[in-house]
Amino acid sequence: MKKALITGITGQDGAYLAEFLLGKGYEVHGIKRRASSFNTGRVDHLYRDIHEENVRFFMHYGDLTDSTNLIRIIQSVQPDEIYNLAAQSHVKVSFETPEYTANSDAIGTLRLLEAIRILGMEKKTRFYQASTSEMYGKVREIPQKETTPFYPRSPYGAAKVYAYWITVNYREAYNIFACNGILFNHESPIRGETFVTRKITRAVARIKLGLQDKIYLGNLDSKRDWGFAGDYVRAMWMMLQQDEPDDFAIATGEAHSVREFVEKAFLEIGVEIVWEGSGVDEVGKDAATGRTFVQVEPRYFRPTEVEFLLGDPSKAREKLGWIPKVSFDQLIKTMVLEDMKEAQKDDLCRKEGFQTYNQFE
Ligand code: NDP
Ligand code: GDR
Repeated sequence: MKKALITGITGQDGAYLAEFLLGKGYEVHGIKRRASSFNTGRVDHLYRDIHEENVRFFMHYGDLTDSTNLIRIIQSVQPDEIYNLAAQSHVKVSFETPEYTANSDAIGTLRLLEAIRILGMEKKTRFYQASTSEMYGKVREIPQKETTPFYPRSPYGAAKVYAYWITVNYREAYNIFACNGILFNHESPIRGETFVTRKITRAVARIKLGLQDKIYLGNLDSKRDWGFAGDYVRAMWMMLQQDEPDDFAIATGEAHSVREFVEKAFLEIGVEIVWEGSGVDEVGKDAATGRTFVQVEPRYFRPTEVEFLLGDPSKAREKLGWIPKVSFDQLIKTMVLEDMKEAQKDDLCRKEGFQTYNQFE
């Protein structure tokens, strides 16, 4: 039975990947952070009591900023594959916590690669690095692919460029089977609530049920190549099953603006959004009632923005046989539908007199 170790298992991709690998018969180990409140909601359904038979899912406390702990976990698990998905992954937050972002996202990757080396596991353990289209940053070529030069536009993007290159370097220097998946934005109903897609679909559902009046957003005109997380974790695994390690861009090959995402998400609840004003004074109104549902809020703009990401996944299609299955429209529909269910729970609580909170930004 193959063993996989996933850092960032409590995140969106960690949860999808863990489920995928369990389905392939793997024994799956994940690293979770100690937190003062529960942080395992996305993987709780995979958890089995260790006293049961044939348990294949295990969690270990750890942190990418602590190499002693990473070495110890890798030594005891002896994984065939490590998927490094842990990161301070929010671009805007990285401007507020740049040093921590570099420590976890850049040096954290180095710590894992060094752990493989220190433990003499270069031949045994394959390594996947969660690289990102944010490394392309400022537009230099459209569409972006494996050979497109990087020009990061945030502390997050810069940290990920380091992680990308240290992964390439350890592959070349020590013959570690290490791959970079350069993944474009991918979303799902369990996407973090502060990323723009989930923020929108969640707000749409809550507005529909009267739990929220409007949504405040930043740059409506940035464009992203949005896919479905479930499709993208499959590509991670495919990369580590190749004969030779390599780097792959994973994308749908379609770009849409935040504005378009907003319009389509509101259409799911039968609301047509019309735009008025411009810049920070722009609002999106319900065409039928004139109510303002969307308002531009300057604090959601970034000091430097990535305006346009569009990926070319040809290499992944040709060499891995990877193709995305979920379309942009299907993705929005599913996310709104699932957020309607969440909103209905909150609505029920509200009706029963319990306080509900909406602190997501
Ligand atoms: P999430 O933010 O949902 O998950 C991040 C995970 O990393 C969480 O499990 C989080 O733990 C964990 N984590 C954060 N900091 C540390 C740390 N210092 N030590 C250990 N664990 C830590 O991200 P996604 O699942 O969306 O993304 C997965 C990876 O892929 C990330 O590296 C991200 O940068 C990258 N990526 C994501 C893309 C996307 O569109 N989703 C696109 C391209 C790359 P906790 O739950 O406790 O916060
Ligand atoms: P991104 O995703 O920065 O691309 O990083 P995010 O959803 O945060 O932003 C996408 C675009 O939407 C604009 N935007 C807003 N963004 C947020 N979060 N909140 C808002 O209110 C808002 N209004 C407009 C942003 O300016 C941006 O242009 C994600 C993360 O998952 C990274 O970890 C990953 O590496 C990249 O995708 C690929």
